[in-house]
Amino acid sequence: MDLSNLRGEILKELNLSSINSGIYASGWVKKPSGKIVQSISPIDGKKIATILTGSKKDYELVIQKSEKAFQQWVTFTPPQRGELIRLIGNELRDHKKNLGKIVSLETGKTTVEGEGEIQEMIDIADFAVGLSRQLHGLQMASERFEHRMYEQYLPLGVIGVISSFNFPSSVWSWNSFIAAVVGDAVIWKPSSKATLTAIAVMKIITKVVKENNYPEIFTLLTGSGSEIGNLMSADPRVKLVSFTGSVKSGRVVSETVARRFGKTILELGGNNGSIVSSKANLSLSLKGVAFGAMATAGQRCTTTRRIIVDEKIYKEFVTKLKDIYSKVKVGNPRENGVLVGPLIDGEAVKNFTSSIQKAKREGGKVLAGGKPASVKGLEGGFYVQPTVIEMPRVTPITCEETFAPILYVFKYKTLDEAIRIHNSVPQGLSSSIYTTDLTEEEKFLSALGSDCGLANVNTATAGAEIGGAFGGEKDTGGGRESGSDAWKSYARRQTVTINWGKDIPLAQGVKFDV
Ligand code: UN1
Repeated sequence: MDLSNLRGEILKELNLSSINSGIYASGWVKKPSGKIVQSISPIDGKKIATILTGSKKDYELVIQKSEKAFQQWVTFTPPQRGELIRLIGNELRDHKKNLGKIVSLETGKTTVEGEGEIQEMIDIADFAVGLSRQLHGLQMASERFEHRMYEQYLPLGVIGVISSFNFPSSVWSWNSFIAAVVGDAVIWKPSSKATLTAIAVMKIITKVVKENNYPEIFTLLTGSGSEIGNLMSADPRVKLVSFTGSVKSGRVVSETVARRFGKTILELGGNNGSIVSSKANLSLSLKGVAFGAMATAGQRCTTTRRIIVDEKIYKEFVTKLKDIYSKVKVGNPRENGVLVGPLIDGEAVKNFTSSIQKAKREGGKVLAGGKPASVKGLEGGFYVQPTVIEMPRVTPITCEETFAPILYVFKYKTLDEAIRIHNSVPQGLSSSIYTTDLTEEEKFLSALGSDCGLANVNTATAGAEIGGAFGGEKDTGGGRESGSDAWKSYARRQTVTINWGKDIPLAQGVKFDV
């Protein structure tokens, strides 16, 4: 596979140049005032294109354009807003293949995972279109005669979405398409490691907005996380900041936004565990664990990072898992048959190596992988061997999220012990149990079971559908986005009381006769 051809092909297909503006505010800003950055493909470590990013000056422009668009956008009814998202969803369908390619080239995802990313955007677009006709509030019975009481959900205004490199466009769409039908205008600050994908997506989306004469509610603001992220977090004009990223950065965002009583949706680290019971369907659970731990080269928030295996099947399970790991193909993610592509950059490879060293110092025994990998012809890429490490107990490194394909294995005797190990980490995003035993499954799903935002039975911690609310507990930050009623986070709730009578009776029987 000739990557230089692919580079040229993608830039052409997606209307990108070798130098691109990273600021969109009712039009592409010609000379953004921030740093010049390079989009690098982790597949071979070579440049794809150059991006001119923004700084404080561009931030002001983006906010002003965004506020203006919001004022116009609220004059549209929710189903009219849904119509824009329907058109965008259609356009994304047409561009699924080429957008999938840029995701793959810029983040190192396999071809199917790159396209899966775009499919996730199409899915959430469909969801948002339906939702645009279902935004609802409750009506409550009033204690007062000839009174009506109900609640309504109104748009927040301008909101900010700070997305991460690993899902460089779909997580933005989870937030943005839902927020758009609710009535908000959205500023997108993408990860500095995946800016070209964001630019490509914005080119497609803003074309639909423009051609159909909608207000420019989607803006793009590339730039450094510390500068742009901090400006957004501290700015009362940004009513909500939805942040996906590390626990460390999430804490700063959360504290800064809270000081001004703004709203946040935090989707921070995951350290997801799967319990494998002796009552599990073995081949199903092996496939589930392999996908959960190795897909996207272990760089999903939902990646399976720990498995807790019943001692009765431990030996057999681990032997079979090692066999799968020895056969899995690491390499060019654009090639058929390759399941594990590169990590995002050299720093990620360093973190991979240092976590393995720490795990060894803490008593871990490497059962598979353990080293960086070299792929012929792609020596500049950032490859590692998918790794399995047997741990004697929960140790400090197993409580950390390393964004790499490292799987820690623990042994258990009783389900209570397994759940204890499972819940012993600070993060609480996703979880799963592999079992065919109803009692075990129900215990895992009970208040004494998994403490995570997502709980799965006989399927992997990774690979959630958009229809459910996505997010986690504890250090994961407590936010919910995507499906179910997560849309309510993008709105302000207003409780309305209407007196349609001729008298003014007071609540709680209070008299105030004047
Ligand atoms: C993330 O890693 O931030 O559930 C999102 C999954 C994907 C989304 C992951 N649908 O694995």
